[in-house]
Amino acid sequence: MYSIPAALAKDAWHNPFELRIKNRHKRNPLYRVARRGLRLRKQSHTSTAGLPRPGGQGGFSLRVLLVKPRNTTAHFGLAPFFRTEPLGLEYIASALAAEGHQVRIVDMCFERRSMAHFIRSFRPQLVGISCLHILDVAGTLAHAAEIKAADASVFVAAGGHSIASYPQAVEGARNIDAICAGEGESIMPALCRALAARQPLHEVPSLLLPAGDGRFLPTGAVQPWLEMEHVLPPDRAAVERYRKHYVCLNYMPLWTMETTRGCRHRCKFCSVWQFYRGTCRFHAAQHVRADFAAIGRNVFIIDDLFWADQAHSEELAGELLAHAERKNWILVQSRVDLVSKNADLLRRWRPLAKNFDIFFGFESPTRQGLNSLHKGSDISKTLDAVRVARECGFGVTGNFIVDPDFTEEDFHTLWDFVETHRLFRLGFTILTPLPGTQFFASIQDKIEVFDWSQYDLHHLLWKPRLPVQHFFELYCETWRRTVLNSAGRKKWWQWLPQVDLRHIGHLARILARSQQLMNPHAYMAEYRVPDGPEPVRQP
Ligand code: B12
Ligand code: SF4
Repeated sequence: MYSIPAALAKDAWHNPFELRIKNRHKRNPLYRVARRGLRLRKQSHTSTAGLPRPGGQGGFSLRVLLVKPRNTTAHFGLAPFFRTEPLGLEYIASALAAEGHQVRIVDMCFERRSMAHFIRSFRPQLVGISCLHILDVAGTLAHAAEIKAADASVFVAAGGHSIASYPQAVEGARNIDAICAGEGESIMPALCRALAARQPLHEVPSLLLPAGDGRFLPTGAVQPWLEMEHVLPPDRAAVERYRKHYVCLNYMPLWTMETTRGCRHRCKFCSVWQFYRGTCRFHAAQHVRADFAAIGRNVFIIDDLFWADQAHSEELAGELLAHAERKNWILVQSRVDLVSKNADLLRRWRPLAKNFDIFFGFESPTRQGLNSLHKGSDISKTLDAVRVARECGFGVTGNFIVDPDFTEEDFHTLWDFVETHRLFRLGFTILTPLPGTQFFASIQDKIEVFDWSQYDLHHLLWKPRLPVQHFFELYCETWRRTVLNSAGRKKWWQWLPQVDLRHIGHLARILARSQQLMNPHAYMAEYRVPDGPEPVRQP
């Protein structure tokens, strides 16, 4: 059994207001309900505005700091040109504010001030760190240590896709008090109630708590998935001061939004369906419309499966079209099999933005390749989708997966495919087993690198079939066939009409930086698979 951490037991409530909370919680009706083991009901809503008094209405308002960790892996690849807002934290901020908590979000990717500064100035009782990518583990651990060094009584919770999928990544961490495995809009308010009410944390569903031996063990019960119509719109204001930094290649400033959560497909390399356990849920159309109206002109809709449900998409398009504003740019991510059969739906969406791009996971140019990745689609659908998207006036972008097992012939097949179908706005990633996936578990014995900073899909985690240097030469040659090659089919000046004059410097940096993707030496310098003889494998 897990009880309140020592840090919270005595000195946590170190100012007089908080001492009042400590005693007041017993008069709080929610506390009594909790004691009877009944399900807690929602506290009456109060705005965070004008809430200077810790304790707030109802006596259990906490100060909660939500942190997007700094990116420690941005030195390689195009990461600096894809910087988006911490949308998950904005949803959590709305849910917490609705329960009367005082919430602040800091995006440490763009903060000059230290974590200690925020701990001293805001004096949070609870800090929630978002560990979305496994790449964020180092930043998460570093911030947790900084928080505890500044004030050991602060409760540190870490949540988000990666850490929830693979809590083992932080095994042994002494500065994390709980891992939240699920949707923060329900888990964080429940954690706040428990902390304020000094309720034993093992009664809070979907937490993992330190077992004392370095492991984090689940509390047992699991929070059910949220009903999306009850999810409040994200708190955009909480990150507005960082807005100018948010960017997607040449589109800036950028807003992200969500209309759908989860995916029903089962691609081998993907962690989304495993996190959401194969579910796919939709935000209420009127909420999406309000959010769409509230955000700016460049929008990345981060849904993993846009147009997942035809009826819902029709309804949503109707809602958005009824709103006058059109965006400058929209990017969505979808599947070829959905797009190939939904030309009418695509035509309905197209007027919503001046420029509208679709990002596809093409994954492989061959049927065998798609099958081995459990893509559940086929090449004819890839070609149909490209045709339909182009005919409907969408920009086509996408990604292919390069398997470390590729032979030279596999690279040639890929090059021929992209050339034949004139697919040049592409990315290429190296097949990477994401921690927490069945694929990762099944291939553990083969993986030789467990340094999470190498899990950006641009590093080799075991020796490839081809000699390493040659593999990277061919991988780089693959990148050279894209529009990012400034010596290739699209010259740098041909980008200019697409870019706001103020952003030319930024574009120049993208092009300069992306040339690294075409340089085998850059990859070799990053290569960490331990030395040893090159594997001899039959082609
Ligand atoms: C947007 C996005 C990005 C953005 C960055 C987003 C950001 N703010 O940092 C960009 C485009 C830059 C990006 C880049 C990459 N991404 Co990405 N990305 C996503 C995507 C599509 C959506 C994330 C999102 O905003 N979801 C919406 C919000 C509402 O959900 P959420 O963040 O999960 O938050 C909820 C919960 O997780 C939880 N929660 C979150 N934080 C916290 C904190 C606490 C304390 C608590 C209690 C709860 C909690 O509550 C939230 C609300 O319900 C996901 C797919 C997915 N569905 O997760 C992939 C995903 C996270 N990305 C992935 C990958 C692989 C990458 C890249 C490596 C790909 C590449 N090579 O280009 C790079 C790495 C970037 C880098 N160097 O750090 C993988 C992650 C794999 C992994 N385990 O590491 C995912 C899962 C995609 C996939 N198909 O597998 N990505
Ligand atoms: S369709 Fe996309 S989101 Fe869904 S499982 Fe496949 S890769 Fe993941």
